[in-house]
Amino acid sequence: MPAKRFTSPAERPEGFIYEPNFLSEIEEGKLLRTIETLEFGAYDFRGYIAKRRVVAYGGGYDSGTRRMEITADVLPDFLCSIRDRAAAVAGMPAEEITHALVTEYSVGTPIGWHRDSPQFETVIGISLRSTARLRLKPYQGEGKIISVMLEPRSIYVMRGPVRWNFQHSIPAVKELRYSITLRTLAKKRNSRAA
Ligand SMILES: O=C(O)CCC(=O)C(=O)O
Repeated sequence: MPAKRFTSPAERPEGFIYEPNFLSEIEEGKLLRTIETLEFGAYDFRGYIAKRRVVAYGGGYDSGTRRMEITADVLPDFLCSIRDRAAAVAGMPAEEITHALVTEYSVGTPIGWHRDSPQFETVIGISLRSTARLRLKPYQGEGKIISVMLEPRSIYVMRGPVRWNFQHSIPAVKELRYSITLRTLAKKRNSRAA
């Protein structure tokens, strides 16, 4: 079923929060200056090297063990105040956010349909530098595609039904984009695992 260009906020799945202007332009500029100095690496998922490049804190996908390996490293300073404010938007204690992923999407880079690893619970995304179209559709069965415009400096939160019952993707971006994904760990081994 073709996606309407963008879906009205009322049609968004339960558990999805979107707020534009989470960051000011000054904050975005400062973050970008730091992000541009990071050593991005390839995202290797089961031998498939994605076009997007990433830097992970608190663990990442290990192509050797084919698992999301969680580590105890702390989030870097430049992400701490963002994490605290993101937690306030999501209505949760900041300490629960122990994982961060900074992703670089060069022009023409997509992220395919997926649901995040069941080792994680709440998923928060902050968009930097350019707009992207986030698409959501049911994880199982048929259902229409819901499209949300992710503006630079915006934040989205996925928890509850949208987190577990939907998958998401972003079509190839038209301009360089960065995102910061913050995640909490699932409290117990999740039977909703794919
Ligand atoms: O860039 C984004 O906002 C989405 C990132 C994402 O879905 C992921 O890393 O699993």
